Amino acid sequence: MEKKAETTTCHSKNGNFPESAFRTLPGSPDCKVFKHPQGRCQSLQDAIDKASNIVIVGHNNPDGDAVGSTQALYQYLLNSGKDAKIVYPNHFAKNLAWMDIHQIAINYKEHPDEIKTVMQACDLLFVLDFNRLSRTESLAPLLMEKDCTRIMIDHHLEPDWGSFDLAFSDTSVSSTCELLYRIFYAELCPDRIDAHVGACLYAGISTDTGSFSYSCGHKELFSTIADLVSKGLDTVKVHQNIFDNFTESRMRLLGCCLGERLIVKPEYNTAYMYLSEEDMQKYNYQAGDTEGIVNYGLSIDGVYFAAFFTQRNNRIRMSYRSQGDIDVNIFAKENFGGGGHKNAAGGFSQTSLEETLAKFESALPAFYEKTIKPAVEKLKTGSKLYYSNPQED
Ligand SMILES: [Mn+2]
Repeated sequence: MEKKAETTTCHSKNGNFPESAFRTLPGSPDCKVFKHPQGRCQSLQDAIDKASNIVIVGHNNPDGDAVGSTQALYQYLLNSGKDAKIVYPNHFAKNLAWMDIHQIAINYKEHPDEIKTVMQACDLLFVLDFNRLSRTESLAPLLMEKDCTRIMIDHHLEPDWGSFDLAFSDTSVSSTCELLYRIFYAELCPDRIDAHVGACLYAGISTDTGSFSYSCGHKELFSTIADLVSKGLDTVKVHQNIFDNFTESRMRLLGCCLGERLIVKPEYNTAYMYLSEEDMQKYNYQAGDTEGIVNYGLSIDGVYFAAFFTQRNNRIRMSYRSQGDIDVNIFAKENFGGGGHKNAAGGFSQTSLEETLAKFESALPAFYEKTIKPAVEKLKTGSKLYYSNPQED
């Protein structure tokens, strides 16, 4: 995902920060909280109190967790008597629009001048569900050159600590939304979480866990949801809003993927799908239509590594999903300069679709021997028990 080194004008470059720059979040030992030694805020509450023009940013192609976390934080700030703006690099999918009840979100692709004005006034920037400014692509230069307080809240690997005054990073949680909930409790005022904040948080949690099929084995997550339900969250409504609200074009693209663009490589426990620029045009692609399609590969028996390639604007976007110890973050990084999480990562390729797929296939045998094969053996010989010992939990 990150192709070039980042430089910033107003923050020191990422380096080795002293241990004293880090602490943990109360109640969340896996959450690292970083306070820049030369940073300009004392605490999260202090930064919010002092800010006059808050901007909340989500990553490129904002997904359920990006939209959910930015909208939840926005509603929280409103409930605290603060205003803010929400900015995305480009448009989010139609089935996430219900979260934007105040119609506050603007995207850089369609409103660059408005966002330049918003950024000029900004004195506190929130970066949610990504940890490097480059993840906002076209918007990144504007964020990098802006001299203001920057706060990151995210769950992806390898944050660019040096770009932020304050950063909350927990790679063990399901989603940025789950982390944001913990931060509300540990650092802010949880009584300002209302039904809409709850719905947005739940949207991020349910999409980032594939409707509770991965990254969701910890009991704290269910206590979180129980608490949100007690604050008015309607889980059935949120699920319907997200998953029963897809465009017709998405269903036709999915049909094309499964029927004509699925390649299964049983000898490598791998399956991949792709959509060419022509496929996207033929089925009238709209923003968000391909979100989550990569997961269908993993639903095939014997497949533990799934990839999905989409070609748009002469660029290939790739998504990887895996099970167990198959580290697709490393695969994406080593082969395509991408990254993400151990079991979910992405990347980009500037070459043709044919060349990208050929490169992917040529990288498979080595990745199989080194990573897939031992991981699959471990998964197959591992316990099939679907319960864990409560004493050990
Ligand atoms: Mn996320």
